Amino acid sequence: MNTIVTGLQWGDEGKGKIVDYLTEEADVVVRGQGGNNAGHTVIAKGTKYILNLLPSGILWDDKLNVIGNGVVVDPVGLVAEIGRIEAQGVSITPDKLLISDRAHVVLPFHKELDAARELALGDQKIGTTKRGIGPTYADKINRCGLRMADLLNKEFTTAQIARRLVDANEVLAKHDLPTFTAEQVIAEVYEAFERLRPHVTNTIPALHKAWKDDKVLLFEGAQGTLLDIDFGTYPFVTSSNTTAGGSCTGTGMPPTAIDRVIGVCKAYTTRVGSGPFPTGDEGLSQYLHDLGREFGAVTGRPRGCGWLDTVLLRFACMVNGVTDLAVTNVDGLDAYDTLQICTHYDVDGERHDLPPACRAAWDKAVPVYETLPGWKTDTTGCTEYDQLPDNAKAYLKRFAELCGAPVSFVGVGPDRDQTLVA
Ligand code: 2SA
Ligand code: GDP
Ligand code: MG
Repeated sequence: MNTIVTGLQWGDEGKGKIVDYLTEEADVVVRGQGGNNAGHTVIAKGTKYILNLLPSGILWDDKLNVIGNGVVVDPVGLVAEIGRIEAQGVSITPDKLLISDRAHVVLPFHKELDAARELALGDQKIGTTKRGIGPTYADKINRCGLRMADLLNKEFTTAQIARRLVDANEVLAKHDLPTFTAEQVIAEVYEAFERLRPHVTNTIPALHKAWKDDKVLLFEGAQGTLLDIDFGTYPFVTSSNTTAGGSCTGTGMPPTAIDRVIGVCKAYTTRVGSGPFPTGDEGLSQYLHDLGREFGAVTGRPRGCGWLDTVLLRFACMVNGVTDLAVTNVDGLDAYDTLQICTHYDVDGERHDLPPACRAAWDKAVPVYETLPGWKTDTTGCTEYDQLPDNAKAYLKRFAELCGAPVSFVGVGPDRDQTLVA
């Protein structure tokens, strides 16, 4: 059974935890999009790991992990991450981690270009993670990017970088940001690339062989559906296809290889970065932040929090072809008397059951809520679905009805073991 795990909201749904939980039964864990903007938190046996580019299966000894062609790889960032995770006692060897030779490379000037673009946008800024993700994907689409395979040829890479820096330095100088020479970029990137070189390969035949050998493949999405470049709250999105299709184009695995799509969502909604958030609620944000929860795993930024929005989830279940929902952070609502679920939006008196495409409509979207009773019980000790309080089960039942997909997994805490099968 090959499974895509995809985020159904604005990222940070708990994909890392669900992927880690499912990895026990998997042989290969694959990332197909995004870069080290992702922050996937896994808590296993009391130890907390934050993974950015490394697939969450890296924490298991006997699993193959693949960074696919659709990912953008920052060699310097990846080497630092490998060092950090190795320091936590995890070994990262070339037989455990493969990096696609077709993956595009995030170069130091892409990160500065990301900052320059945010400065230029002023109060319209996207609120990026400043990891150079947008500029790297832009170079890919503009057909002037470099891929991991190109780095094997240093002379070619040096010439390409020198050519790209002509424009890039002009933009950076305009914003008083540091400019670069090709030599500087080469020195910085190759020091890291030497560590990564043994991992770089054509990952596509390795994945196809695993598929043909009936190994179990798990595709780990990054960010979420509403951050997808096509389906998200454009332009307040990331620069890749974060939805299930991105796991195919980003790995070279065809849709026929996929048996199941697990959509991960929180029992409420969070968003970090700019853009519309109709169900955002200051009271709920304050409550969760006071508990020390909902801070960005990469940047530490506080995430805005709000009520469950089934307009987003209904659409996300459609475009991802979700077969199963994994609802995390149910315990986050344990203390509430009553809970709100947004069933649709009202935009100028018109009912919207699906998210609008137009920016102006988002700005006017008023969430329409249904109110459900809370359960006022600590769920973190539940070890079976049946142990959940009746009102929590009723909330999840309504959740599934409004989204159009069954709830198969429930998270009642951040630890690997706090996952219930419904
Ligand atoms: P970018 O950096 O170009 O991808 O930013 C564009 C938008 O995508 C959002 N984005 C994210 N949203 C949630 N979580 C992400 N990862 C980190 C985490 C975020 C953090 O796991 O907590 O630490 O701040 C992530 N990555 C990108 C981003 O906020 C912009 O809205
Ligand atoms: P990802 O980007 O989707 O992998 O999610 P993040 O790791 O960025 O953010 C999810 C946060 O929720 C992390 O702090 C997780 O440890 C935490 N988490 C995941 N599932 C649960 C859950 O069921 N309950 C609680 N309390 N925390 C959870
Ligand atoms: Mg995250």
